[in-house]
Amino acid sequence: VKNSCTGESSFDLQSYLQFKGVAVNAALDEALPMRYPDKIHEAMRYSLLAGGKRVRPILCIAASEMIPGGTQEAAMPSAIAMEMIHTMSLIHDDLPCMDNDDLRRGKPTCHKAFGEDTAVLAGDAMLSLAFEHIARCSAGVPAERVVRIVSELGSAVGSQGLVAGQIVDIACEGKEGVDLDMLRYIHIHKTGKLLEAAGVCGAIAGGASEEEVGRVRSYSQAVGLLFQVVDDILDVTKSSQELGKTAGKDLISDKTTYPKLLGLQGARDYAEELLAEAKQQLAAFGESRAAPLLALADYIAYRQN
Ligand code: GRG
Repeated sequence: VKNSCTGESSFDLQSYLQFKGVAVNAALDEALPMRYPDKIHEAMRYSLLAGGKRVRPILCIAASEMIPGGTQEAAMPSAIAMEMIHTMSLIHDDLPCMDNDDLRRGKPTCHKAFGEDTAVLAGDAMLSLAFEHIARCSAGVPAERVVRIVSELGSAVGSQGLVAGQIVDIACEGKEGVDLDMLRYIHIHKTGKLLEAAGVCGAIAGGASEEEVGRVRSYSQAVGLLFQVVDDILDVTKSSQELGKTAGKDLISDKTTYPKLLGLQGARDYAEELLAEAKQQLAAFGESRAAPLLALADYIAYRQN
């Protein structure tokens, strides 16, 4: 995959993301058809099919395909479930009792469009559907793998996963003295756990060995933290461009971020470290098999928004 003259990777990630994105969107559409009662299904479809980068399902499929014998077909039910859970967490995160946001993915949030009562129920129904979908649609995957996937995903979502990250985040809001360990805890749980589950469940569906699952887990953990560190860096650099100043909004707001705790250069160095760690975990799979996940890590590290 590397050009022997320039050393550059020839893997075309943009085409890959587009191609996989089309398959994921089609599967999401099929997994959640319109039916009675109209209002709840309209609200669920409104949020689930509203766009988004589909990073989690694509990570899940790419991890499966990296394993010899692993396929997109085996990973698709899990991939779809990752996006359902991601979407329901966004619906609930946007609610007035949480972040109280009016816009998501460029459209009115679910509660703005359908009311708060329907938005809560749409999130609940989508969480439930995610697990049902894995159990009902993974016909080609051995049952013991399916059980492991359900267990992995359950722990990634619950009080040791996303919910843990969210509640600690709420507790830290506007507080002084949030340190690096606490910031890491929030991100590892709130953002990292679902990305980790996406990679790990893809690998399990693909028939990975314990050692391979471990490597994919470490890769996904590093990429999950990287995602958030880069987000914080972009918040600073984007807002300083917008303001024409050297200090962006996150260096002056109350929110604790990596650039605030480490300095902008320190945060950039940390991002480089995480990227190197992620890539190192993939070395054992060989460059050709690992090409999509290597490119995905670079994309997360070097994205501009
Ligand atoms: C999971 C049961 C359950 C409840 C929800 C609200 C909550 C608990 C958790 C919050 C989770 C949250 C909002 C995490 C932030 C995740 C994140 C980094 C979102 C942005 O992801 P992108 O950039 O978004 O992949 P798109 O729109 O591209 O999908």
